[in-house]
Amino acid sequence: MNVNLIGVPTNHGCDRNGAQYGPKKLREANIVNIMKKSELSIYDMGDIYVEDIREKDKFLSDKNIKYYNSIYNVNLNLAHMVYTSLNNKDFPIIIGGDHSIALGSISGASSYFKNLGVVWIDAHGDFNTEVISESKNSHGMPLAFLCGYGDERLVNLYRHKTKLHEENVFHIGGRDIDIEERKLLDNTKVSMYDKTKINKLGIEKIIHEIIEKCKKQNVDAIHISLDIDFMDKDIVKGTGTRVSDGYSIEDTKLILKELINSGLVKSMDFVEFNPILDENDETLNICTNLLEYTSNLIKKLK
Ligand code: DIR
Ligand code: MN
Ligand code: MN
Ligand code: MN
Repeated sequence: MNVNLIGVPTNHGCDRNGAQYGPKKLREANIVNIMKKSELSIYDMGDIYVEDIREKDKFLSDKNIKYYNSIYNVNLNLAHMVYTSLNNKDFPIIIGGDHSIALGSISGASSYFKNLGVVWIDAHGDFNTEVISESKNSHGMPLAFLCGYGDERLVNLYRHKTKLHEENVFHIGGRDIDIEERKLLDNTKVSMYDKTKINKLGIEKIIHEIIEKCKKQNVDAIHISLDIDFMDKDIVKGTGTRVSDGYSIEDTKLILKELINSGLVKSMDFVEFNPILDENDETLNICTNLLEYTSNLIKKLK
C-alpha cells in the first residue's frame, strides 16, 4: 500500500494566522521519514497551490463566505488530487490547513467510491451554511456542503453525485455546536456521538456500531476527517478553536485503531494544526505521534 501525503497550506477557512504552516512544520519535523519507519511506502505529493490573498480582500466575492474563490479553487484541485490517488489504489492522507479542505478531499473520495462513509472527529459540528454561520468561516461549514446544504457551487464542487448519504455520516466528539447549526443537524440523518453517548457506550462500542451500520448500509469505503480540536484544549494548544471538556490522545488513537483495523478506511484528513499557537512543539509532537501511529495501522492491514 502506498500512502500519498497531500499538503493543503491554507488558513482561508479559519481566518486565523498559522494554520497555513501546518504542512511545512510537519515536513520540517521529518514527518515523511517518521511515517516511513512503518515500512509503508510514503510519497510526499507536495502542496496544493493556495493563492496569497490580502486580508482586506477576503470578502471580495459577493458570497457570504470569506476567501470564497480560494476556498473553491483549492478544494476543486484537492478533490481531483484525492480522486487520482484513490484511482491509483493509493491511500491519501491530507494534511491541513484548516478544516475547510475536507470539502475537497471528501468530494474526491465520494466521487471515486460508490457509497462513501465519513467519520468526522471534531469538537465542532462543521455543519453551518453561509446563511446561518456567525463567523462566515468555511471551516465551520464543510460537512453541510458535503451533505448538500448551502452554496450550490461548493455543494456540487467536483464531478457528480459526490453528495454524501446522511445515514453514512458519523460525527464524534461534538461539544461546541452553534444554535442554528444544531437545528439544521437535528433535521438530518447524521449520527452524532456526543459526550452523553460516549460516556454511556464508550469509544470502542461506538466505533463497532459505526462499522456495523456502514456494513449494513453497503458502505464501500470510510473517510476519516480528524480535526485535532477533538482533543481537550489543555492537550492541543496549537490549534485555532480549542474547546474544553475534550478527549485524550489515547481516545483519539483508539478511534483510529478500531476504524482502520476494520479495513474500510481508504482516506483521511488531518487538520487544524496551527504551529504559531503551539507551545514548545507540544502539539507538533502530538501530530507526528498520531501520524506515525496511523501509518503503523495502515501498514498492518495487508
Ligand atoms: C464555529 C467554529 N462553529 C464556526 N467552527 C470551527 O465558525 O462556524 N470548526 N472551529 O472547526
Ligand atoms: Mn473542524
Ligand atoms: Mn455516491
Ligand atoms: Mn473543530
